[in-house]
Amino acid sequence: MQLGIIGLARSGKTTVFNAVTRGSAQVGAYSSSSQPNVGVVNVPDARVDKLAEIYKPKKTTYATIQYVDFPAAGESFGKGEGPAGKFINDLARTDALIHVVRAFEDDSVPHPEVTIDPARDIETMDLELSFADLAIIERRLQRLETEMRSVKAGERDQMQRLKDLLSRLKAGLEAETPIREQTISEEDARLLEGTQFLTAKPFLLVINIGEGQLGERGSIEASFQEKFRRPGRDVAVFCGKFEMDLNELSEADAEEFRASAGVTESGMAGAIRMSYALLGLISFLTAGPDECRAWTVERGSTAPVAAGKIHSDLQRGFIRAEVIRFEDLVACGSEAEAKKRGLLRTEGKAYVVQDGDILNILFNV
Ligand SMILES: Nc1nc2c(ncn2[C@@H]2O[C@H](COP(=O)(O)OP(=O)(O)OP(=O)(O)O)[C@@H](O)[C@H]2O)c(=O)[nH]1
Ligand SMILES: [Mg+2]
Repeated sequence: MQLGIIGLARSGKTTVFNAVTRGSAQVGAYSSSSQPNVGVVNVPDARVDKLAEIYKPKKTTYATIQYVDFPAAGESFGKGEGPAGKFINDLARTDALIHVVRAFEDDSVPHPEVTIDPARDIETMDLELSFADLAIIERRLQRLETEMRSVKAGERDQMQRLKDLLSRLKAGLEAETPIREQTISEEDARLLEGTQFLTAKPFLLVINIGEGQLGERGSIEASFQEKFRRPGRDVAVFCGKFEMDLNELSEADAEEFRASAGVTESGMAGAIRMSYALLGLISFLTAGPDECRAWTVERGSTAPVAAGKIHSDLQRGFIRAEVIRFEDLVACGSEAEAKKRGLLRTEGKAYVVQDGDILNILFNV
């Protein structure tokens, strides 16, 4: 799973990227030749920590997601040219997008539109992404037009359907409705298979506030969420620079630093969890003396699919899964005790795995 970080020039994309990935990519002007920065992040999960406390395993492993930090979206973004446009194919391949919006004031960092106005920048980016999708639709429609002239009548129906669908999506986009908010039937969705619309992707707005605004983070977040939260689009507020600086400190010093700025929880951890949820992902857990680990599956996955994340043999030879809820294990203190109290269930192939299930897969290959 890959999340693409986009935004206007100098909005703090690389700073945010460094904050979430604990990376040290170069902050400041992005040279036009540079490639996107790629980093893998552990999804913070207190459940894994708790399991590690109980089992004292040799190894502790968190679920991960990948972040890609793209160069600034310039004037030409969405038109397939210029420094950002050339990344449009990479952008299309991401599973979700994070738009870093500048809210911090700093006279030494010029804003491309001069003034600091997050609402305007959100709108600008929404438009850019719509333009990119409209361009895809125009091209498909033109191609269809030509193809339809030369096909037999029987094949024309399907093409006409696609043409109607694309025209409807186009009209929606022109009325400023992103594709993720347009209703597409399952049948229609199949016609679009392989087409990666940018406004169809789950979307996270990260409002990058200044260090001085940290005390009001909660209220700023509430007001942005009220205005900009939509189906498939969430809003997180945090200070990229502050979080990036925190990474340089020990856990204890970071705690103190956070407290002195009036911040209780790492805004970044929240944002990572949010982007994970936005992707429709949940975590199931495995626990034992060798390893305690969180695994990623799409919400709604069955036990064999989950087993397949661990190893393909476990999916192929799946017999059944033993399931304990994380909370039950913690309440009981051990697996044996959970079993004694009847909190270990046996589930078959049709079982839909839930977030926080601790699984033990029984298999035979
Ligand atoms: N004061 C302050 N400065 C910030 C903050 N976030 C980023 N900056 C500064 O803004 C400048 C640009 O930050 P980058 O993270 O490089 O921004 P970017 O969006 O990756 O920039 P491009 O890739 O060039 O478009 C740097 O000098 C950062 O130190 C913040 O929260 N507060
Ligand atoms: Mg950058």
